[in-house]
Amino acid sequence: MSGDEDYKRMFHQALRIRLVEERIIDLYPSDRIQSPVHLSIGQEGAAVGVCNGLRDTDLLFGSYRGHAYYLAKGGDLKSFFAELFGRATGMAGGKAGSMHLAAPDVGFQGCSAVVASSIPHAVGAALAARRLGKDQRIVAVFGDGATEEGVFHESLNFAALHDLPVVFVCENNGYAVHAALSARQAYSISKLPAVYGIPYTRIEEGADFVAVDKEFTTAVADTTGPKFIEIMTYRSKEHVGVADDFHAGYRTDVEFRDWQAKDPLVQDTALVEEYQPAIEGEISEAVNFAETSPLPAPEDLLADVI
Ligand SMILES: Cc1ncc(C[n+]2csc(CCOP(=O)(O)OP(=O)(O)O)c2C)c(N)n1
Repeated sequence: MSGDEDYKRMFHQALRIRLVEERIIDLYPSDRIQSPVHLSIGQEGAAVGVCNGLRDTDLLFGSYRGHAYYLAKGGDLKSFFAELFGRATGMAGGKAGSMHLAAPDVGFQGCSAVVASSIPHAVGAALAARRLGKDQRIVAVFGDGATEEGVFHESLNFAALHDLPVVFVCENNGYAVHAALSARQAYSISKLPAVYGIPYTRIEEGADFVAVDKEFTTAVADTTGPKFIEIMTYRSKEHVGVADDFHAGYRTDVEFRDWQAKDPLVQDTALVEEYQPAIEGEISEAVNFAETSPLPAPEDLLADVI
């Protein structure tokens, strides 16, 4: 496949994620979405670039900011919207909501509201893969804030000690809720993997899905042992919810505009025009499926809950 075809295919995936989230923004005031949402707008390039080289049999664990990875890994769009609408046809019968998406049929193992929880889950799965002799790559996706949790360090140590096939993907969007990196961290994330002897790659242009794909693929080509990838990216919307929050005082919209200048989904208007109508049609179908799906039955309230 030519470079141009690769670009177009990944552009389509990234645009689909953005338009799905823009539809969520439109729908949100109507209160039909029964879930808090942590949007990935601005961060789609990382998800698309990382997932491009993964097989369905490779496993990925995400955070509560999981829409982009759910879709990039191949999760079903209809059961995604049904889940957000709290319907029985949702991927978890309407009980999981936006923060706990999963699509194990395509290796999207799950998400959690607990910061950093994707990390030990992935390490455990990597240990299982190693013991069962499976040819699998296991990916943990987490934010820069997750590196402040103790379990992050315990997991890196364990993965290095046992030489596990796990890829730590840190999406560094510069903020945890309203706190900038410089106010929270006395260390540089880039220096931490070396403490455990884990190879580190920094991907500077997180919006550039082609670059993310290329650099990620190169970094994980050697399948033995853990790897650490830091992707520099940007969250456009508020931490949780669908609004802009530049009035909140912890960042300015100047950096947002700087980010937009590098964002192919903003810059390549010709391709947006070409792809948008069909994607919007697919999204409308999925929303309609969700809206016409039944609510879960009261007697199923505790089913699958442990
Ligand atoms: C263990 C734990 N501590 C605190 C929180 C509250 N919390 C939710 S999101 C968040 C910020 C995390 O930021 P980061 O890891 O950088 O991810 P981002 O939201 O930027 O994607 C915090 C502190 C939580 N959910 N879990």
